Amino acid sequence: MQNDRCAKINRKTSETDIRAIFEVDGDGKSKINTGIGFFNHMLEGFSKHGFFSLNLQCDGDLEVDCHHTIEDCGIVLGEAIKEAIGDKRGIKRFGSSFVPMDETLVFCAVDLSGRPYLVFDANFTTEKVGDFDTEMVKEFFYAISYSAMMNIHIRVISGENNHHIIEAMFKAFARALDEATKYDDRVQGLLSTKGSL
Ligand SMILES: [Mn+2]
Repeated sequence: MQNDRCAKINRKTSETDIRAIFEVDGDGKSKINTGIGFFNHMLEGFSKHGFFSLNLQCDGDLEVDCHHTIEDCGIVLGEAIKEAIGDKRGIKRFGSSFVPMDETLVFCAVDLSGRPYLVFDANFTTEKVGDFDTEMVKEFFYAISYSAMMNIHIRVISGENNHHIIEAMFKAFARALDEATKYDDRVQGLLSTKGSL
């Protein structure tokens, strides 16, 4: 068993400057500043409902638009997840969750398979929630899937309000990831017939 499942990632490009500290076995507390209010709210919800600890500070080129900031935060969070989870010995590997939010119901399933793949089934009826472009939700989860090398399925079962739909996605992803990263006493080494994840 790995004692300290924590990662610190710094990533600087001409578009964004990101500093993140992520802890799998955290307490749900977060300190987030991306410059995008709604995105902060989503990452705080992710941290809270996955019982992770997340400190994420991003200075991005928001004078262009929110694209680089959201995508690059996804890349960094994915790298942090991958590094913090480490060798994956003794963990459940799969996780899934349904999260309701009033009229909205979202399903998310994840597999820490070592192979990136995103299936994203959602339609938005507004272009923005606050300063957050709704088309960036898919980009964010796509970035996580390839930088964490994990399989993510997100499906909106029902929903009307775009704020509810996106928030339920972040919470469903958090709960699924929390389950997948949990230790199970019955798992000896890696949970794979192939012997590698
Ligand atoms: Mn909200």
